[in-house]
Amino acid sequence: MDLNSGLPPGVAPYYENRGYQPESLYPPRRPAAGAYSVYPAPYYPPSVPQYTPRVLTHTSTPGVLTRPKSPSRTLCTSKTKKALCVTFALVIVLAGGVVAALLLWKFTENKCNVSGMECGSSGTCVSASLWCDGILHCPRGEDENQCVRLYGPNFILQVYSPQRKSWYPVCRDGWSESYGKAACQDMGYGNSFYSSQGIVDDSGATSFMKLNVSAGNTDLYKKLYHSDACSSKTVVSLRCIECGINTKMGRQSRIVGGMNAALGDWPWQVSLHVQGVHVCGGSIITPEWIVTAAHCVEEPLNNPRYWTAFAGILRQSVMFFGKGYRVEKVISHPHYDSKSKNNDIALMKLQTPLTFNDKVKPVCLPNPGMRLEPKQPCWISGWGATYEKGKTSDVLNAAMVPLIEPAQCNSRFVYNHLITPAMICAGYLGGSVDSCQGDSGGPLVTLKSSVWWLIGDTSWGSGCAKANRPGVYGNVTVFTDWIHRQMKANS
Ligand code: 4AZ
Repeated sequence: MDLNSGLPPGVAPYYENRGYQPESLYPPRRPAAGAYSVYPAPYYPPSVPQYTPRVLTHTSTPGVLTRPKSPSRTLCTSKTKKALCVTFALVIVLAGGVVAALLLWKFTENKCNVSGMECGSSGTCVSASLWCDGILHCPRGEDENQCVRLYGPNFILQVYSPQRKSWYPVCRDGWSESYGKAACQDMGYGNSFYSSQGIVDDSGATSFMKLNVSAGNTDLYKKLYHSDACSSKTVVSLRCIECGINTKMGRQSRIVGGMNAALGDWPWQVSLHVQGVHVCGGSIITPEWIVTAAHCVEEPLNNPRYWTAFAGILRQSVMFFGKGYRVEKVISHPHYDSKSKNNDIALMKLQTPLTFNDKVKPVCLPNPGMRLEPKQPCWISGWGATYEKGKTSDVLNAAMVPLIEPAQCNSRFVYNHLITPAMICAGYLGGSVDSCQGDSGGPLVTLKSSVWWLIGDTSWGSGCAKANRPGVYGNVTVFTDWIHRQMKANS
């Protein structure tokens, strides 16, 4: 998430998900301010990243002060000694050259030749023409990962061309739903398929992937070829799941500074319980998968046995009588850092799928190519405290919080470089409305093109609703690829 980068002057800045982005992002550059956490229970994690302070010892005093005098001055004085010194220096240079050559050879040895592509960093090479052909060639299947994606708020289906190293929309000519089902399966949606339709492509694409209808093979990827023509002038818009639709919108919204929610307002919101106690929030993305924060499932809570999810229930007091969903798997982001809260995202797979209805529905994962305004209005929801150091709320609350530009959130007066590209800030620098303890893992959503998108998962902040200390959320847009891969690998 790089705000404003590369924009021509005069063009409004925006958040843009540029698709598959690195997930293990930069570590924070400086130690955090004092840690803050008011969770009384042992389950609750600290809400501000904490760092071990670096202590300078006497060994880190500048070398120039303590370094002994250069030996060369005293040794290389006579002519013979000078000659010896020169020879010695030459030997050192030669040995260095040999070592460098060896290292270079070792480094290039594993690289693939021009037509080949390396499977991750495994050293295995697979010809570019075999990537995205529907058949696994890499030991870990990298050649068939990330071959399809949905782009932008209109869910335009795009296919990756390894030869051209670019994504192309799929022309609707010859399209049938069976291909849509195959693409959804590839993105980890299993047999879930909602709709596919042709829409006018407004991206200005001049090259497409087209289906060779006469090809006998039924495999989607084997039938696709590049073409500059698309006679229907429409491209495929694909929805794997009906997501991001809420039943009705509530009135003004308390989280801190919010208002009670009504049933169906935030149907993707779940309450995650440990031993009958609400610990964290989460968001439904499919009947089986919940997005939450990695800091909610730190050891020992990475064990799925601890967790029960409640969906479609507004009051904690009612959950006691409601049907909870047991958790089968907990998958934390492999690059989650508990000190900095970088990559604070996790997935839970339920033992039994949820049944969707007016009160229980999934939210949409953000597609790459979604443009968000710098102050895009977003909504947070949860059963967290309604004031700093308060207790969990009985009723679900929600509040509107605008996004805050990363540069501003990272400024000296706000979080002073603690915000990584895997985080997103939202709230008001004046304070007053914010997520709080107990909201962690829950959704930060935005409405765009009549669809609700999961932009963030509640992660951390210094206190609640304080001036210059807005809420910080996991930047879901940079994790969508990881989420799809996990859903596919654990289906
Ligand atoms: C928490 O610990 C928490 N004000 C969530 C959000 C914020 C602070 C703490 C942001 O769950």
